[in-house]
Amino acid sequence: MAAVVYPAVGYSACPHDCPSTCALEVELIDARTIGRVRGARDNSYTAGVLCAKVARYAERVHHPERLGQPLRRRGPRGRGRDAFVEIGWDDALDEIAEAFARAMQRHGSETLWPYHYAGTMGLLQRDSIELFRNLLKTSRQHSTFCITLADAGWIAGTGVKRGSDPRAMADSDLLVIWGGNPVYTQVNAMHHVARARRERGAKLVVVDPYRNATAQKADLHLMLRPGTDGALACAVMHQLFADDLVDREYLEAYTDVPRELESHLASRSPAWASDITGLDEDEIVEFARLYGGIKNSFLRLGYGFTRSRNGAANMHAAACLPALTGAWREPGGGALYANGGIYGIDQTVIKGLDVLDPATRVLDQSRIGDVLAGDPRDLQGGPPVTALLVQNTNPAVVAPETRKVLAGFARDDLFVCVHEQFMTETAAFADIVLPATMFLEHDDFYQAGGHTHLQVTRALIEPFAECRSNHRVLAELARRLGHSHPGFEQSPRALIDDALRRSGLPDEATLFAAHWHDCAGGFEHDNFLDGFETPDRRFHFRPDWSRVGPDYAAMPALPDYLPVMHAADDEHPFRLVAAPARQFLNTSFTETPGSRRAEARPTLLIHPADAAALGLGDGELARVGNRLADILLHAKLFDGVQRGVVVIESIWPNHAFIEGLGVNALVSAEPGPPNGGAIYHDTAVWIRTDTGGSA
Ligand SMILES: Nc1nc2c(c(=O)[nH]1)N[C@H]1C(S)=C(S)[C@@H](COP(=O)(O)OP(=O)(O)OC[C@H]3O[C@@H](n4cnc5c(=O)[nH]c(N)nc54)[C@H](O)[C@@H]3O)O[C@H]1N2
Ligand SMILES: Nc1nc2c(c(=O)[nH]1)N[C@H]1C(S)=C(S)[C@@H](COP(=O)(O)OP(=O)(O)OC[C@H]3O[C@@H](n4cnc5c(=O)[nH]c(N)nc54)[C@H](O)[C@@H]3O)O[C@H]1N2
Ligand code: SF4
Ligand SMILES: [Mo]
Repeated sequence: MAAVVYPAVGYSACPHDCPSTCALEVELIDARTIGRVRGARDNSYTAGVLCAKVARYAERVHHPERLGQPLRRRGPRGRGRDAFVEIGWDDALDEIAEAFARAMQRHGSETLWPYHYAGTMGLLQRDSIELFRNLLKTSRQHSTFCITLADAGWIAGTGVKRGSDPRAMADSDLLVIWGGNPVYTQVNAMHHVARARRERGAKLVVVDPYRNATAQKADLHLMLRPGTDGALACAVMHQLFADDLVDREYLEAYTDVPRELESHLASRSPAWASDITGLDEDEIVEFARLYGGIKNSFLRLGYGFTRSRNGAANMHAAACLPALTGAWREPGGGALYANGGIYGIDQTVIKGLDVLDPATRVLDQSRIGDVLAGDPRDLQGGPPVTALLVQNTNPAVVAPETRKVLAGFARDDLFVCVHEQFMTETAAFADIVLPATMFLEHDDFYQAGGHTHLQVTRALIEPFAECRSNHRVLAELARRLGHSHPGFEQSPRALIDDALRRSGLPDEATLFAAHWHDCAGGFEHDNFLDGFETPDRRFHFRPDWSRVGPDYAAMPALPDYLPVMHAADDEHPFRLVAAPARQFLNTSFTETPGSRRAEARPTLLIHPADAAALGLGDGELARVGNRLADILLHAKLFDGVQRGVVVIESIWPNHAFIEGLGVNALVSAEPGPPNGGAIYHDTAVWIRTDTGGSA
């Protein structure tokens, strides 16, 4: 850093859990201070665009409440910063190592559960916790917050997690955004959509239960009931066959059982789907004819519509569409869900795959409440969890069944260490809190789910106060516990370099100088014209679900609507969608003033007719509940939903709600088949006015 003349511009990549993984240009005011952050103009995907929350990242790096020193709790669990005193790093690490060693001596090494998710998506700083687990033979983690249901449904059909190049959206005449809200959650995608509309007059269709900011821009918005996408997809396919808008040559050459599919779909008519989805038959037919009539259609499949008990089945059904019309054959056509499968990074050393013991148990991260409650099914015959090391995640807010999670964290016999940037609600439960660097303060490398670029970054400013990186903390704890491994003995830069070389990619210095490396496979490959990655190289309408997850018997043989959601009933007449908010990223940015101001307060979006029936006025308090919990927040009348559907954009901290309990208190921790996965949008609730009126 010494050679830099300030002010300067540094190159980096956004580390947050977002498909865009924007290439960034960061104004460096001095060795410790940043100014504006901009999207890199020369990156063909980022194209100079980035979201507002990261543009004002200076608010987050230089936040007055950022953690800078290790802290030891001296007051009760779950309170704020005042319940902690500052301590030195050596004391903090010694205490943690001693507590872990004590717990492991008493109960065995699986009593320690290193718990993480995707606060940073860096392949080193996020994933070196896996080396820590493998080296110490602790409990491992089934990471089910986000991608599990979606991956299952996509991979069942295509065999691999990749798809069409998102830059090709600009060459499409019909863009279908299905079950995601890119205006909020991956703003760059909208830049490529806008180009197609401006330059070619492309049409935009959005499939989503509410008129979100993306749907507001659509030519056609299919505002279906949550969890009914399988029915919509089947009816569209039925209509494509009925109108002979299918590419029979493509079907014969590239798919497994097209004729069986056709007869299976005979009973899945638009009228049938209309009853299930709440859409008009005409809308379904209109969409089918539009989709069947424009061959270079681009289907952008989001995560949101898979967060349901039938989410994997819904993803599989929607992913069948381009195989019917042969859209895969056309430049600008095809589909993308996510591209994690294109990079092939060898993480053997980073994750310690060479020391992995497959006999150690794997605990489901979304079921942390049940794990901490000691549910025997979750513990799988192993010891209770009596020690937690939390990095990169805020389970007290993001995990399902909040009440159970909070009760678990409050256990007296549980030792908790949280490594964080802020005093999150999870950190407030810790015995020891450690301060973490931000992405501009450490070295890392990133692959992107929503595009095709690999990016290598280096620290651009000095760490704030005494902050240390994830990798460093894990290495120091492992050493104190008597373990060593090459993945903890080398510097981050050396490990990144080694991983890149093992993967046949340019080295660290080359990639850092180039800013990014495009891993796109080319049109033929990206669009599977050289075959899908299933055993017979065909797209599977009839997947072998047993290859995808253990609960395969629950899956439909052919694409279908699987009626296994938590349906509305007399007691719970409303279906709740707990969608992401624009200015937050999960719970990250709930601490920044710009985001807080823009989001104002937790809000229940409810149809005016439903509100009237409840006697609930705009801006009044609504109590929303089910058998798990009830929460209190302000209502806002909104006609961009079907009756019986409500939306809470989040993830607001629990304490932002009037009674200190947030939206995930209402969400079940039941796993979706076939391979698990959290079901954030599969919730039935009752709603009452705060004065007691009820529906
Ligand atoms: N601003 C912002 N950006 C984010 C995030 C954030 O919290 N805020 N989160 C980040 C993360 S971790 C991820 S994984 C990505 C996710 O990004 P996306 O792939 O866009 O997925 P979601 O944002 O979860 O999708 C939300 C949309 O799904 C819709 N939805 C819910 N249920 C259904 C259904 O049954 N059918 C259909 N068709 N639609 C449904 C919701 O109404 C909502 O509009 O975004 C990332 N980016
Ligand atoms: N209701 C509802 N709930 C949801 C969802 C939803 O749509 N609706 N979406 C779900 C999804 S898709 C996801 S992915 C999960 C995400 O949930 P989480 O992965 O828990 O995401 P965040 O809440 O942003 O918490 C990440 C934390 O990591 C910290 N952090 C960031 N970088 C670093 C670092 O380098 N080191 C360390 N030690 N810490 C760091 C941040 O300060 C932040 O507190 O939430 C899920 N929960
Ligand atoms: S949060 Fe997403 S859109 Fe915003 S800068 Fe990061 S990668 Fe880009
Ligand atoms: Mo996610």
